[in-house]
Order: sequence, then C-alpha cells, then structure tokens
Amino acid sequence: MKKSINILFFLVIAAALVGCNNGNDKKGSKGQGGLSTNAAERVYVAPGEHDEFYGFMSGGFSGQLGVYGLPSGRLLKVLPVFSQNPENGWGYSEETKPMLNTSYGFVPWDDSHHPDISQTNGELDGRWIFINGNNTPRIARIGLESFKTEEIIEIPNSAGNHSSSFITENTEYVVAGTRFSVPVPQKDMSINEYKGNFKGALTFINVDQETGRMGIKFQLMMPGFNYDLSHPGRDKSHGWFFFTTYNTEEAHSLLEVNASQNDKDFIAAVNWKKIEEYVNNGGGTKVPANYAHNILDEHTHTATSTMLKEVLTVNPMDVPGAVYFLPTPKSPHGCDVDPTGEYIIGNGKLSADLTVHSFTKMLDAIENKKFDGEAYGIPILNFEDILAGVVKQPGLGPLHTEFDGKGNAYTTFFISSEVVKWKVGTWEVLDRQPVFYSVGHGMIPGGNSRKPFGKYFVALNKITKDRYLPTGPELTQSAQLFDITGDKMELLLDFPTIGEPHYAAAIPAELVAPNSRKIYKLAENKHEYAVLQDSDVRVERDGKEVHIYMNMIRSHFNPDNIEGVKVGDKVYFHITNHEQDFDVPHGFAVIGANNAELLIMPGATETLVWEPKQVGVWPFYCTDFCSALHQEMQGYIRVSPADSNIELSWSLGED
Ligand code: RUQ
Ligand code: CUA
Repeated sequence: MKKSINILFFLVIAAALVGCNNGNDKKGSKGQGGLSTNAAERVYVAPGEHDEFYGFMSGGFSGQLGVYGLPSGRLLKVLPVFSQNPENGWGYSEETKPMLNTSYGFVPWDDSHHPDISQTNGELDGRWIFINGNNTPRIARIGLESFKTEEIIEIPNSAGNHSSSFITENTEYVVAGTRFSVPVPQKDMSINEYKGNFKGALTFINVDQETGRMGIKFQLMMPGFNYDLSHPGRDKSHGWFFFTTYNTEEAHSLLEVNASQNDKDFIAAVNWKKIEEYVNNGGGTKVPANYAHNILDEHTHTATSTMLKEVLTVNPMDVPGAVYFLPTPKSPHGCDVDPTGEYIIGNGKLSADLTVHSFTKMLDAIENKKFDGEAYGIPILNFEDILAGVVKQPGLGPLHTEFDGKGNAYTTFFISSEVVKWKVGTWEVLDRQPVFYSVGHGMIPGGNSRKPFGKYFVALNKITKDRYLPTGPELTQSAQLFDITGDKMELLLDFPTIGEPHYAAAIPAELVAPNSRKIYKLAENKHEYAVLQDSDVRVERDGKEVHIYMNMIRSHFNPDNIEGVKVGDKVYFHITNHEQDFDVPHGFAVIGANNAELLIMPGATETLVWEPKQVGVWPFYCTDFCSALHQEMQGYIRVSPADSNIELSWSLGED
C-alpha cells in the first residue's frame, strides 16, 4: 500500500507541475519570439522552393499519415492508411475497400502511431514507410514512389499493436509487439485468471526486398506483460531487438496503481537472428489463426484481401539464449538505441533518472551467465552488470530519446514539458528547452538509424492550449521545430498536425522526390473494368446490376447521358482517367451516393457504387477543378420506376 501512495503522490506533484507550466506559459513564450533572431529566415521556404525534408507524422486517432515539409512545417498531404478518407475515396471505392478488411470484417478506422522508413545498411533508403494500427492490430506499408498504402497485414494473437512498426537495419523485418496481453488463442475465461495465463505476442514480419511484400515469419509468445515500444539493434547489435515492458506485475485492474508496484520492469532483448535460424531449421509450432492480408496492385489499381489461416509461434523456452530481460526502472515507455548500437535507453516514465544499458556489457553478462533470477524461464540480467550509465535527474516523465549522430541524445519529458539534450557516454545534461506543452515523441530525421541527419528536432506535443487561435474545446496538436546544429537547441517554429502524431520519421527530400510517381501509364492499366479506348465505352445490365464502363478526359465524361437505369438497381460506375499529365486527377460524384467521391489519378480506373432511390434525371460531375471547362464536366443519368421497360442507352455529344 505504501508504494501505491508514493506513486499517487508522485502523480499529484507531476500534475501540479504541468499546471504551473501552463500557468507560466505567457512568460515562457515571451523570449521565444522568432523575430528577435533570424528564426523566420531559417524556416522560410520561398514560394516555388521545396523543403529540405519530408516529415511523416503519424495521424494518431485519425488513422492516417500526415506528410509535412520541413523546415517549413507545411502540410503536403494527408495520406490515407487505416481510415476511410472521403477526400479521395480511400476505403469507399470498390477497389480500395478490401484494404480495410480484417478478421473482424470491414474496419474503417484505426489509431496509427509509429511510422518507420525502410533502411539499407542502417541508413534510410526511401523505399517504403511502415506504420502500425494500434486498435485492430495491423501494419501498413506505404510505397514512397506512389505515396499510397500498398499493403496492410493484420496481426493475429495481438491486441493493442503498440510496440510497432519498427524495422531492422536492412528492412529484413518489421516488428509488431502487442501492448495488451490476451488469452492465446482467444477464449471465454475469467479476467481474474490473467496472471500466468495471458500471453504477449511479439511478431516478426519479413519484408521481400524486391516487392516489399510482408509475411509473418514467426510470433514469439512472451509472458503476459504489456509490451510498450521497441527498437532494433543496429551495427554491432544488429540481430537483436529491444522491447520495453510495463505491468510486469500482470495486473488486470487499476493499472495506474497496480502496474506501478515493481521498482523495475524489463527491457526484453530478443536475438531474432537466433530465432530465425531456429525457425529456418523447422522450429516453432504452427497454430490456427485468422488474419487478413490486403494488397493493392499497382497495375489493376485494385486491392485483394486474403484470409490467412495459420501462424508460426515460438516459445522462448525452446530457443535457449534467444531472450533476456534487462531490468529497467519504473514502467519504461520508449526504448531507443543509439546510432552505434551500443546503448539501449529505457525511458522510465515514473523514474527520476534515465537508464542506459550497454550492449557490450549485456553480451558479457550473458556469456558469463550472470543472472539475477528468471521470469517464466527467461533469464533476468543483473541491473548493475549491464548498466552503461545514468542521466541524473534530467526531468520528469521521460518518454522518448532521439540521436543527432554527433554523440548527443535528446529526450522528451512529458511531465516537465521539455526536451533535454545530453551527451552519450558522459551522461551529462547539455541543454534543456521548454516545449508547449507536454511533449510525447520527438523526432530527428534519421534519428533511429546509423546515420541521423542532426539538423532539426521536432517535438510532437500532446497539449496545445494557447499556442494557436482557439477552435472550441479541442485544438489540433502542436509540433515544434528546433534547430539543433548549435550547442543550444533553438525553437524556430510551431505548426499544427493532424490527429495526434505519436511518432514521426523524416528523410532528406532528395532520397524520395526524384522517384515520385507522376502518372500511371494508361498502357499498363490492367484493371478488369478499364476502358482504354472510346470504342469500349458501354453500359451493361446483369439482373439488377448495371455496369457503366466510362472514361474521362478534360473536360467530359464518356458517356455523359445514360438512360434505362431503374430504382432498385445497383449501379457501378467504372471510370478510367485518360489523362497522362502530372497532377490532373478528375473527381466523380453523383447525387445521393451513400459513400464518397472518387478521385481518379491519371491512367487509373476506379469504381463507385450508387443505388438510386428516387425516380428522376440525376446529375453527376467532376469534383476536382481540372480545366477552364471544369464546370462543364458533368452528365445526367435517368432513373425510371422499378417496373419500367426503358432500354439501356448511353451517349456523348448527341442530341
Ligand atoms: S507512443 S507518445 Cu505510441 Cu509514446 Cu505516443
Ligand atoms: Cu475534371 Cu474537373
């Protein structure tokens, strides 16, 4: 009981500190004005110029991914991933609906947290970006050529897919760790029986280096703790993966007290190379599962969803030497590895200090079998034996740490609302800057690779309060851009973000922009309903289904007059955009449709379903202002009573 009182006391103090901070913000923000320095110049991207970095900010509870230019902070695109997006028909068009299929059926929303860019030899390579869906466990892969979500794989035996989606240094694997432990397989049982019975799955998904296709290689079935965040080893520690845990108490109720009892939780160190070898030699147990694997084909522009029925599980006990626990103070959240791969930082949310483990010392302790007990058969290393150092009293509520590649680390402190720069190796605090307010993750471009681009630090803040004009009870989240090239961090810019960006990733524009797709070649369009020539334009009836094979080009639809549709029909508009010019999509909308518009890219085909409910002559039109005659880009569809015998007919330019 004493401990729980201590914790509560700590939280009360912490809350008070947040309160103070907010009370002082007027003063705090004074000297922050950018005009007294040349801050404005350093973030100003002149009209017609481009930003230096692409910043990808997770969309949090919007389920999407925000693409920002850095340093300007300009929003370049909202890239739809896990949620339907009416702006471009994602998850509404027949082609993209299968992308949101899961074992629970169609799930049009998720909570996206941690984007990670693909790497080769530990350096960002600009091929793909991955992001996790936290709620209905999924991992998405987005192609950085098309800026489209190309693949989503569901994670079975998982719940709260939070310690995800982090990649190994050659993108061999993308990792998905469960936050909540659950019964595996799921079953009807008493929640009271949690302890010892629930499991935490850490899933290793391999990535095909040519196509990017994902497939679950194995699931490591860990004890029933909460697995919070993770990062791969790199360079010398390549082959290992590190996961923070909390709730090693295995509490199932009032976790704010009951999961804060243990003085130390663990970082789980997983030697995935060892497990891979075990699995490649036939190890592991195949168990029945049911999970969706959704792929968007770039030539058919169509997604398919396949339900997979089996997954390979590995019991850590069966692979001796593959998993160890590193004791880490006080419910660690972020788990970060420095660019050399030597230091593993556990950001203990409730700890006054920051703990740094040494990879070399860890291997040493393992070699010499210096264990301090075990948990569920997994050896626990001795805290002192593996300790590299402690950053003493850097702030309150450390969450995440990033690196600049010049030997410095930057840790975010949620409770004391600040970013603290400290020296890797000497552990001394070098600088601290307030953030407005309550920062979650921070991000340095390439900050989780062997080669960070240590020019900027972006603070991703949870609370915005007075930073922008009020917009009712909720304000958009605020990001803050710091210049970190000098000894002291310098605040340059505030900018709003969508959803709640948890983590973010950024990459020099030159690694992505030259490959960016401009059009889809019409000649390569393999959509089964594509209309490549005007002679293929037609309308066909199949019972109550009517299929309209249509194309579009500035500034008309072909056909634009259709008759013979009846109330009760299900009308499919299959529309091919014949433009072959950069940035000339056309839109399509029809009155009373129970979904969203389509936004069809040059050379692509998309399908909208419309179920006419009312007799009449109904217009459809292009939604994207595409030419001086955009307003003329329209058509009519005649809907007759259900028992009418008007024949199907279609035309363009006839009287
Ligand atoms: S988590 S800060 Cu996914 Cu740290 Cu949000
Ligand atoms: Cu096409 Cu407006």
